[in-house]
Amino acid sequence: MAKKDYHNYIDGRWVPARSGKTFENTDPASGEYLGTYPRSSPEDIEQAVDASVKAYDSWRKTPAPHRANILARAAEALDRKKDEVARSMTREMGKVLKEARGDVQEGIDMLQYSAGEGRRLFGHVTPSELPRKLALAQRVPVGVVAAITPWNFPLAIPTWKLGPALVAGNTVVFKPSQYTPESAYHLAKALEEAGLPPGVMNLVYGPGNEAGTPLIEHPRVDMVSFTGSSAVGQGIGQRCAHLGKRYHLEMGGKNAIIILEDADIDLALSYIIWSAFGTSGQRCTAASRIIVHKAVIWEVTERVVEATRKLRLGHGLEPETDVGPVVNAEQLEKVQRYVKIGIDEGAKVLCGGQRATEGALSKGYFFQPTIFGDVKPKMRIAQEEIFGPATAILEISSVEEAVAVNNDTPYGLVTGIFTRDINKALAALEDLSTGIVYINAGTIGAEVHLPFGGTRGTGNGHREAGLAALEVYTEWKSVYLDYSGTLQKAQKIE
Ligand code: UN1
Repeated sequence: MAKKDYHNYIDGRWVPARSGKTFENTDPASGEYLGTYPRSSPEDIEQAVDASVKAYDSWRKTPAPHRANILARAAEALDRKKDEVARSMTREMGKVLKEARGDVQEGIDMLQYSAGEGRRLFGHVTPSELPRKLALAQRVPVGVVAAITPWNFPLAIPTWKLGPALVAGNTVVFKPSQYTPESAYHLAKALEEAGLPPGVMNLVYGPGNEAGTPLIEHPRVDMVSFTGSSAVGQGIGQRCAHLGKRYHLEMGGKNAIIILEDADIDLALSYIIWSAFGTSGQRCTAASRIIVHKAVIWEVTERVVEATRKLRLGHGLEPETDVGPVVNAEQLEKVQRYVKIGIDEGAKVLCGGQRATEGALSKGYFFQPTIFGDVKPKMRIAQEEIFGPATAILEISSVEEAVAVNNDTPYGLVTGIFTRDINKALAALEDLSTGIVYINAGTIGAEVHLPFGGTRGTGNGHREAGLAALEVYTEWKSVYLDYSGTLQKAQKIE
């Protein structure tokens, strides 16, 4: 393919990195070249932050319904290009086309939902303890937000951050993963086409340690919102705490599907395949543990292995493909490493377990969908996030044991529980300690108007999406308006 140059978007202009340095975007299924992008360094970050600071005052004073109209137009622009954007996403990160379309749709939904907030952004009006005094609390923006986003949902996750941040009146510097730069380009382009004023959203490309670190540390960046690995997230959290910055982290998961003895097994099986191997298991919501009652474990194991063996690996643009590649060599090695760890710990590989290299697959980062049997709850493969097409089957003998196993990992994002007994399901719901619970559904498919996030090591207590996102991207301003014309003291002071 001929050379295709993309640029940073700073202060409303498309510009190369000051240093002239670049990196290449390639297709993980074929190795094919897709484009050349700026490799930003601190001087580019400086410019982007300057532009955000400069744009902030007039953006925060722009009435929220007007800010919202721009987001609604950006949603329309993406909707018009949905297929093109989805195709470029499949090419750059590998997920199959129908899932890439879902990712773009989630981005459109989030922009529309955020636009709706432009006519709400509710605060509270509350009685004062004194006469002739109005007491209220309103939401105000935080300032300049750094949005650092991963490659697994290259359009949806950026909109989870940009949508609420922008409608609330913040300006943004957006640093997407270096593995999915083209999806970020499409989002920036949609915002530009929608009429977003220069400097309100600036896009800078580059690896985390070169472009991300100076952005996080920049004194004029007021808050950082990060989605990605726990290792990187924890480092960002520590850095921000040290610098006294607000931060929001969305990190790993070790999610389970629980199948009780009275479950609809056919339904549960189709959800296991979808939740474990969708996006090649590279979702923070992927089902990487299947916790099954001993009465049905043989049937579930046999049928899930049979269905997994039938999955067709291939390029995500080919209609017959069920599972695409993983995103890069590092992810491939990580899955390979965990297969070895699992075997060393005494687990059995029931299917998969190896890199797939038949025919054209040898050109990409393909890994056979893998299922581990004989897994014990404390094994590393049942505790640590693998982030690839691999899942572990664990046996339990009661709903109480299932809940205990579910809750005992360093993460707390999602659980799916299958049972036909409503009492059991609701009793378990009370005790499951993850941030999201599905009853008679798998672990993936969260909708944008509900809070998204988890407990324990999954995050730092915040939630994305839904109303909860506003807590992340706004500060509270309490207002007391005294119209008594007299000296009035609160707390009963005479
Ligand atoms: C993620 O895996 O990082 O619920 C996000 C889901 C998607 C979002 C997942 N709507 O799986």
